[in-house]
Amino acid sequence: MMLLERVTELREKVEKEVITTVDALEIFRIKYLSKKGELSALFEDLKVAAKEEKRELGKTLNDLKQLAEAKFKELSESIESLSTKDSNQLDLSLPPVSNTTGNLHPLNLTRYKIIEIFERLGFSVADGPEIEDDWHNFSALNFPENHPAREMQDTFFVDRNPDFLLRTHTSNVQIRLMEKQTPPIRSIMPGRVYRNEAISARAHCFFHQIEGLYVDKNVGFADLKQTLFQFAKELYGKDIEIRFRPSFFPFTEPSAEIDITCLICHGKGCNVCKYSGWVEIAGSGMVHPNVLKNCGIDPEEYTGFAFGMGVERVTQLRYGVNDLRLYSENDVRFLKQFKAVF
Ligand code: 2NL
Repeated sequence: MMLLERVTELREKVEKEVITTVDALEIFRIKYLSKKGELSALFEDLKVAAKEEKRELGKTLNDLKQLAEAKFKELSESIESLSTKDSNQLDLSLPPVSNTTGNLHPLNLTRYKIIEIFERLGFSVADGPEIEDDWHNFSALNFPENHPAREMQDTFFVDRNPDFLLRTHTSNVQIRLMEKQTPPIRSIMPGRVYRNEAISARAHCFFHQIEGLYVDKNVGFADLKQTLFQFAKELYGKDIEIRFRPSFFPFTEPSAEIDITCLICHGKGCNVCKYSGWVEIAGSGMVHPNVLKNCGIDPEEYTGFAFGMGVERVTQLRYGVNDLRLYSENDVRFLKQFKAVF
């Protein structure tokens, strides 16, 4: 190959080299610029070239040498600046960047707290379907045929088969448990329930409930009262007072609503307790004999109590959350306030 061709070829090679590391740069230097490199070899050959070609060849070869040296200089500067920039960024004296960890949703904080208390009182946790049939949500619970809760606008019904609906309470789990198991039964049922309502600060199309059920021989109203009193003291503090108000549910007889001292004003009267000094925390009652019968349990042999409470309501009383929409908007400014709460 002619010397000129070899010079042109080497020039193309040098121009094409891509170098990003210190090691590659050193290889570049050895390969082209060192004494044993390709440029030196060409200069050696130039010595024996024909006289009339020497001038022209020498010029091209010198140009190439300058190009290779310029490239080497440029590359070593850019690689050096990269590595010094990196080492400048790594300032070991700076305080560490802390890891941000998430936290439980306030409704889950409340749910776990309630479960923990009832577990110590001997209750297990039971679960069941959110899409339920009419029997387990209404009929077995002694709801009369024409009860307003059975209306289309009160919950969501499955179009193809309106016998199926989104449960309006977690009582369906109690029914399923009583159908399957002979007493003693002592369980709580946390879960999501549904209502066909427009979303507002005071109502939502879904919310969360925890119901409880205790069925055995000789379970009486005194058991209901003491269990819920112990629970309320554990959850809201030892200093609260508790009172039972007569009420009505189709599935319990007698029925009672449970109030405790208002935690906002400590009984003095405020707008949270509507100046009564009391706030409602749960509904309860002795399981209606018809409900026991519907589940194949003999009401002459067994009795039981049941209760239900809204998790959003309990969370409102614990943390002062006064707008239900906050629970499902997923706004981190709201959610991260519960970080230190556990
Ligand atoms: C409330 C009231 C309550 C029940 C739920 C119940 C379940 C069965 C039998 C009898 Cl299977 N009772 N559950 C009883 C009384 C009240 O909930 O205010 N919930 C938010």
